[in-house]
Amino acid sequence: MDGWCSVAGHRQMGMTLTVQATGVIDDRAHTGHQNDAEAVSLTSSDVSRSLGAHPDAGFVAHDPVVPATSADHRITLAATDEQREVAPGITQRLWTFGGTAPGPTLRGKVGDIFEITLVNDGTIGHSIDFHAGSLSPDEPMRTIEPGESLVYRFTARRAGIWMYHCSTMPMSLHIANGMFGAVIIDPPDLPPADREYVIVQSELYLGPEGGEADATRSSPTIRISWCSTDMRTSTTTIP
Ligand SMILES: [Cu+2]
Repeated sequence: MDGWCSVAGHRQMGMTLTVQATGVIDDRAHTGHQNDAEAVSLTSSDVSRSLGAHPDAGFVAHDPVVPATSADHRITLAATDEQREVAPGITQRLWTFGGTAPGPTLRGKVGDIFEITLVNDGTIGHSIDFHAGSLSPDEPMRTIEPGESLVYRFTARRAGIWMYHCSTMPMSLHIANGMFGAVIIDPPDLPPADREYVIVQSELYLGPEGGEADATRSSPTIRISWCSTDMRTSTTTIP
């Protein structure tokens, strides 16, 4: 009989066991329940149905407008579990920073000090890792358990658009289940723009309806065709 940790992704990371009974009658009827606890992930036909449906009246799209640069970077981000309709008729239990996936876009400029308070309001351990800083993440960005909080400070020394994410193992699953966002660090000579938008790319690895991401799903190949009205076109393929 096989056993495994039923928290999403932990089985794939090796938390399995095998029970080998000795001295008993080999009666398979007594072990027939062993797969009952496995919920079935959503299928491609569930996704096809969703793609043809309209969002509910209450659907609110993410605002893509980049927030203005502020001088105060004392930010509290709560790690939470959220039931969210991720596509029409498809609900997943996401792990989030601040209640949304992606989490809020943060913005500052080179030299700014960010002070992030991570509060774990979720049900499993989480952490936060900022690529905009240059600290070794293992201790200052360590995993904290539900009910705990952690203050993390970094100085933004390099301009760019950086990812922040949960780095608790299995890290790829925590990111896939919603724990990611963008940090924008302006360079000193950034010219003004009439409008500023941010695009954060992500994927869904649909688990069971109402459940968490399925760690066994493979990453998609994405082809982005980009066409602008000044007649310049380009195509990028991301394996
Ligand atoms: Cu996490």
